[in-house]
Amino acid sequence: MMKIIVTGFGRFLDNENNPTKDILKLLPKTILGNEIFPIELPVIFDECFDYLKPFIVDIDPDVIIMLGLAGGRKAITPERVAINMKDTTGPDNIGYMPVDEIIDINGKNAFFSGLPLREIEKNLKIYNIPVKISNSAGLYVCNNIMYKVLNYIDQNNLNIKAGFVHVPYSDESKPNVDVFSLPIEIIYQGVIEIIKAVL
Ligand code: PCA
Repeated sequence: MMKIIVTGFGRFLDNENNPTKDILKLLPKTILGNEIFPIELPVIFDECFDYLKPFIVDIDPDVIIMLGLAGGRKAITPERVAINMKDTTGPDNIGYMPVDEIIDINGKNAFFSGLPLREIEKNLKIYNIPVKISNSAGLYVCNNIMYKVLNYIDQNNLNIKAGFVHVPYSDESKPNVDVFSLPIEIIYQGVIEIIKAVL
């Protein structure tokens, strides 16, 4: 039996409703006998990992799947890579707006996702859920948490599969009718299939 941490975020910038927070509430306690631990993280560069770390230490998970909203994307997008850089034109939830800042001056330039991206793609396609592997998680808080988690796993030689997946707006969270969105049920089903692909 495996232990799987699934993280999500709440509101940030103009996004009052973050579908990843809704997903956390919908997740069952177990999937195929494996335990699921949903955790909402603060949308704060310097606090998101500090908040998550004690959970990683306590739970000792086999898998960490991090979720975030990428409004405007037209598919569920597993991220291929996290890079050692913070750069944004919009503030995090405490007003911090880094420009061209290294996340960890002693860290590697980048880390690849530890999730089985092609398996995830295959599983979602079976259910006709829009999916596309992404080659950039941006340089805002999502790339930041993905980098910090993979960096922590690398530095401590932990046997944890971890990676990040961006999701589009849900029908409820989109700012206007012109923007692409999926029903929350479909995003939820996508997340379940991602977890099954990892298992
Ligand atoms: N998406 C943002 C941060 C929180 C979220 O859900 C991002 O893509 O960085």
